[in-house]
Amino acid sequence: MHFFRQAASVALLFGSLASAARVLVDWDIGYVNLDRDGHSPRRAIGVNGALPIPPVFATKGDTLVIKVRNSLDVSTSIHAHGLFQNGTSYMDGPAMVTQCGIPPGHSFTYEYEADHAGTFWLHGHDHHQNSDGLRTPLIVRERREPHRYDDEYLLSLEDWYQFEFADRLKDTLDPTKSFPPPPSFPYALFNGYPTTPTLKFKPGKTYRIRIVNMSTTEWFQFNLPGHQMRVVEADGEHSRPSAVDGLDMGPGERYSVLVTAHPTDSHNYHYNATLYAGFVPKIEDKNPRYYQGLIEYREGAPIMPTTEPRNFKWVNDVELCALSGNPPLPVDRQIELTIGGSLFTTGQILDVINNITYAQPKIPTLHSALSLGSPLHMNESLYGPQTHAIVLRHLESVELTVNSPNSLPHPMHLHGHAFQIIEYGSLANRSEPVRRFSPEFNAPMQRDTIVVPVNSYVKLRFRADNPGVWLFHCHMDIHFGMGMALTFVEAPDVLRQRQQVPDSMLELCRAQGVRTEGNGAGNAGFDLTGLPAPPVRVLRNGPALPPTE
Ligand SMILES: *[C@@H]1O[C@H](CO)[C@@H](O)[C@H](O)[C@H]1NC(C)=O
Ligand SMILES: *[C@@H]1O[C@H](CO)[C@@H](O)[C@H](O)[C@H]1NC(C)=O
Ligand SMILES: *[C@@H]1O[C@H](CO)[C@@H](O)[C@H](O)[C@H]1NC(C)=O
Ligand SMILES: *[C@@H]1O[C@H](CO)[C@@H](O)[C@H](O)[C@H]1NC(C)=O
Ligand SMILES: *[C@@H]1O[C@H](CO)[C@@H](O)[C@H](O)[C@H]1NC(C)=O
Ligand SMILES: *[C@@H]1O[C@H](CO)[C@@H](O)[C@H](O)[C@H]1NC(C)=O
Ligand SMILES: [Cu+2]
Repeated sequence: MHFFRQAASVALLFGSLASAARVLVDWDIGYVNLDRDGHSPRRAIGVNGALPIPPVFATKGDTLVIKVRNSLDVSTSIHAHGLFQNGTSYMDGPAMVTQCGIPPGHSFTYEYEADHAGTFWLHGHDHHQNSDGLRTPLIVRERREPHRYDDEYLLSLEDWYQFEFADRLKDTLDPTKSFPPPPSFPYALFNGYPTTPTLKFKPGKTYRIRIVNMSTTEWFQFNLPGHQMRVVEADGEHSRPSAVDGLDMGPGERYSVLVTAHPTDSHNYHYNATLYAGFVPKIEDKNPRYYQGLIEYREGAPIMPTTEPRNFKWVNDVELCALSGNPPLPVDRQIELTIGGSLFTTGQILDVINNITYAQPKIPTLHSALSLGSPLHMNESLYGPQTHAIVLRHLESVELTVNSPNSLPHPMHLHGHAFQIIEYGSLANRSEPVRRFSPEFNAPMQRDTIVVPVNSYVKLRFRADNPGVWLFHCHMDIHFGMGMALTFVEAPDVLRQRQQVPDSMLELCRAQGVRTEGNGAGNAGFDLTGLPAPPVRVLRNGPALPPTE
């Protein structure tokens, strides 16, 4: 059995008495050769010589101390997906956004507060190393959880490919190859293994099951036929319990559900997990892939036959209601973003946000924000033409409208914040949104990742109350690699007064000959020489290019 169970009851009993602790994590990141899914022996990225990486458990207010040694032959960095890094933007992790990657042979220690409770994950944020194994859940418990339960289980879901990410991206970007490249269908991993773990239930007890979707590309569906699931958390925000039959989760998303066991142990049950890609055709035994696990009340008990409920109800972001009761934010500023693919004169199809395909600048954007000085730090162009910087003013409330005229859903993730989900609907029918936050629910949920459905738009709101440099990007790693990202440079004036990058972090740049001051090209003032000219889109009159990945 490989369900990670920590004695939740002990933590619940003593948690409120204990004071903040330091949670030490020591990771030597290196290559491992192994066959994770039983079908594809390959090179992967693990820590301390192994995969899966043990999950990290902390309590809100603890200090996480993550010591990383890089034994790879390329740079690496670690991001705590879902933590806000309030006051420590430089610890956020994405390479060339908030830091230079940790060079091969070097070590670096991340140190920051577990600033809110919930279900998060730690993953590599340089060279898309999360796709090659560098990812594990990060559970931050409340000192007093608002929902009552007897015990908890953690279930992480991953898609696992036969080929290394770099090879898949190379094929995708090669203009001489067919686009998109022929799909290679991944297998699912559960808590890092190819088999489904058994959930042991005791009659009458209530369990919290935390489900973390650490997938790179593929969606997961999860349900427990014969049991009711009540969603109580999404991406670190508590919700009012909401009864659902199934979870449909995009890459990066997390949920906690409460499940109350039946009063007797007369039967065992099955649970279902399905790995699928809705954007490629169905192929038997490949897409979707169906997995079944056991809910065991008593060893050897007969399996209770179940049928799918009529009117099967999936969890729905917009219908969930935040337990915090916070009303929707006012809107000071509206930002409209259109995401999708575009053909370039290089023959490549790249992904764009408002026609810009993201590429890393010559120095980390945070270093530019801290060194350009006023008023230059307000000039978005100076961060580099492909950094796609959007400068936010301190404390303004932003409404982002994300339009996706695409045949693929995109899980968009914002660093440094959780956004309120206000509305979504079809692009063809904006006057009639499919869902809109309604006073009936009176408190929109906040999440850090949202799946923007096909040919749809979503409206998201957040307040710029966390000075820093925050990436907004698609969490399908291949799309991030194709350029679907932009950078919010939030309150550079306040940032300069409040935050100073530790010297050990600047050292990471110096070791690689990367400058730590200047604009996106690493130069002073307006001089952007040294940055390549952005690639040029092929413009067509008439009908738009067919939507692409
Ligand atoms: C996990 O994320 C992948 C990729 O976005 C998505 O296809 C899948 O449905 C998600 N699974 C769950 C259970 O959320
Ligand atoms: C669970 O999976 C089994 C086998 O794949 C399928 O027959 C059944 O309909 C599924 N049940 C639900 C509720 O999805
Ligand atoms: C993107 O380019 C198209 C022309 O191809 C133009 O119509 C559109 O307004 C541009 N979008 C933005 C946000 O600049
Ligand atoms: C727009 O949505 C409304 C409500 O769902 C529907 O009645 C109407 O037919 C839709 N119009 C179009 C053009 O899709
Ligand atoms: C960051 O901290 C400030 C000051 O405590 C607080 O007002 C703000 O809401 C925090 N923002 C986030 C995103 O945590
Ligand atoms: C912002 O920087 C760009 C790029 O150097 C420059 O062309 C532009 O004039 C600057 N804008 C302002 C208002 O200084
Ligand atoms: Cu995407």
